[in-house]
Amino acid sequence: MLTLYTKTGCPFCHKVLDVGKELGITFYEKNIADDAVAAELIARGGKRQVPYLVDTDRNVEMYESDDIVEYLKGHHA
Ligand SMILES: N[C@@H](CCC(=O)N[C@@H](CS)C(=O)NCC(=O)O)C(=O)O
Repeated sequence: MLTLYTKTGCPFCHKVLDVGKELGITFYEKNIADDAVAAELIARGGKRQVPYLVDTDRNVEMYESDDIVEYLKGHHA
């Protein structure tokens, strides 16, 4: 499963979501507008920054939209 932490209006998140759409990927999206989700993100990754991808099947987690896009194209295209 691919979980993507996002925030409404975040252009970096939209970049990842657009690539996901192109690749036919469905994300389980979690919005950090919810304080509990923001706290969960910080606990996982160490900082409050979106987008943040969690690929539970491969045990991979990462920040940075460019890295996420590259990862998705390499592993989920
Ligand atoms: N270089 C990062 C930039 C990400 C970034 O600046 N995200 C902003 C939202 S657009 C963020 O997480 N801000 C913290 C916050 O909104 O709490 C990337 O490309 O993913």
